[in-house]
Amino acid sequence: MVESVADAIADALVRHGVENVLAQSNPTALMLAVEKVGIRQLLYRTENAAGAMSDAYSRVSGRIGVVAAQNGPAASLMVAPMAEAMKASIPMLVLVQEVPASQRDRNAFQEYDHFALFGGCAKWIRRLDDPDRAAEYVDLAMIAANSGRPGPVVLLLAKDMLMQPSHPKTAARKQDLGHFPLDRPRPEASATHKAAKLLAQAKSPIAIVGGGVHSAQAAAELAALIDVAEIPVATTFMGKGAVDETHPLSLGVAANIVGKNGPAAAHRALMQDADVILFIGTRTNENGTDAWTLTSPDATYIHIDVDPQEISRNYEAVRLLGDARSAISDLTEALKAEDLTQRRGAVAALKAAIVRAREERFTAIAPELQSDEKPLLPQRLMGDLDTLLTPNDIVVADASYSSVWVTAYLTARAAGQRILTPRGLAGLGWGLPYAIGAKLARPDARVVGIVGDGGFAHVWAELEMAVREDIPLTLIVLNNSQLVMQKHGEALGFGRTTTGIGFADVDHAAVARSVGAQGIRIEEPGDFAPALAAAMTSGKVVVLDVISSADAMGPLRIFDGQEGMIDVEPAPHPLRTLERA
Ligand SMILES: Cc1ncc(C[n+]2csc(CCOP(=O)(O)OP(=O)(O)O)c2C)c(N)n1
Ligand SMILES: [Mg+2]
Repeated sequence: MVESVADAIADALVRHGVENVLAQSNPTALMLAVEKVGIRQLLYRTENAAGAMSDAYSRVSGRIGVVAAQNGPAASLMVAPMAEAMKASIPMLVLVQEVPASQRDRNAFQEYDHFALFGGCAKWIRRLDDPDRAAEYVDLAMIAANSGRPGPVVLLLAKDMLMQPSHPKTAARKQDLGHFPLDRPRPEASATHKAAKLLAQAKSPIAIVGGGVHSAQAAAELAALIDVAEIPVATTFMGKGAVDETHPLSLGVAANIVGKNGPAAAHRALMQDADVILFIGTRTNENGTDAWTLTSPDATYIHIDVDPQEISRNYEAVRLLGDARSAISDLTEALKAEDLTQRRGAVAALKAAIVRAREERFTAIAPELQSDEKPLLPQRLMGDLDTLLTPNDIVVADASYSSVWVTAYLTARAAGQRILTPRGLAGLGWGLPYAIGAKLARPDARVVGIVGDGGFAHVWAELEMAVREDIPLTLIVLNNSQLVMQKHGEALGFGRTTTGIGFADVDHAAVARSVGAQGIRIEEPGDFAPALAAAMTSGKVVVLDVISSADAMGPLRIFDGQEGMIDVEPAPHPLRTLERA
């Protein structure tokens, strides 16, 4: 029987292990075909949230997320999540409806130049123009998304094209290309040996690892490297969980949260004085390196990365170009052949110092973690959550302070535990969709999301999706009726704020209940932990609307010594000012 293009694409998706497509019924011919072959359509409310769901699904599952969208306005809403995925190197297959060729360039309904639209946020954009090549183009899209430095790709599918018969002229395709990394290329052996020598002979080496370790599923290999090289490891935000943070050589998340009481604050001198620095799977971006100040420009750098353009971008480095898992394993093997006496001699004191600093930090932050202050301190919420977390749990956060709270105050208790933050671009509105995507990827895991009230408002609508599609999750809303991080930034830069900071009061528990989720308002510190524990085991969609402090400051290094500066009242809303006058 001759297949249609839509059927050929659906079959190809099955072959690539795709189980869900995030969609809103368009392109209709495609979604009919997709459902016919047993792929579940997950009906999203907005395309931008769907893109973030897909992103989290990919991050957690190691398989590519797939989103379908209509042309024009719907397609344009995909730009933000694709941009995040592009910067964070996360694959995404975006199937976008296109106007028929007969109507193209005539201002057809919702016609838009998708090539230009996606030019800055996709690795690969193609339109299927030959119905016989449908399966081939799906494969090309998969290879583009999942190979090398992964990223989002777009396949444009004209409405009428989807209904054409497809007669492939090439041999039937058989491979599953739906996972990443597709390949595991290894660095040059000579470069690996050079790096091993440098590390073995270093006086005080450290490693700084990013999200590339998670994407390469290389946490176990990294753990082995740490033990052989006896090397302390800090992570970036996206690298959180690449290392078991209870390990005596874990420095925790460093990045730009090395301010007072930050996880790695006590190790700033260790990082500054390190003579050899091993980067793994990081873009050496501004926040990840505390504006390129964490380590010394005089140190010797080694960089493992799958993207040759990231190596030596900001730090000239020994180039270990390849898949992080392969490269780490090779480096570990090469190190075993080196004389590691120097490392072994140093490590006992090093571990003792790291563990001591960790304990001192916990003592210092204990009053915050247990604070009975009202409105509740986010640190208190993190303290309670941390005691409930097991290594199998997944935590996700939105941008703004939520990303800071989870990375600074939660403990990754196993190498490979996932604590997701949208740090490709740090956009607001990723938290709830990340929780949905993570739960889809790992239905066995308990998923907890932390979001600010500003960021949550971008995506409230998806609570309905979570309820309808039975995707249980717990969402903690830091309800402070303000854009607090924005306020802090303005206070620091200008000593005052604009009027664009404060919101009217919102009852997020009622928002949750209105779509059939559980919603609980928390105003008493003691009520939080029991409500959270119940939510996490409830198997339901639960929103904890926590009336939270608008004054809590995360441990950003730029805030050190600025406490007084940041403590400003937001400028009042102009209408309220008028009322008072
Ligand atoms: C899409 C997007 N819009 C705007 C910003 C700028 N921004 C960064 S943090 C922040 C405040 C966020 O407020 P909220 O989500 O309530 O979190 P809070 O800081 O209050 O905890 C803003 C507006 C952004 N990062 N992303
Ligand atoms: Mg807020």
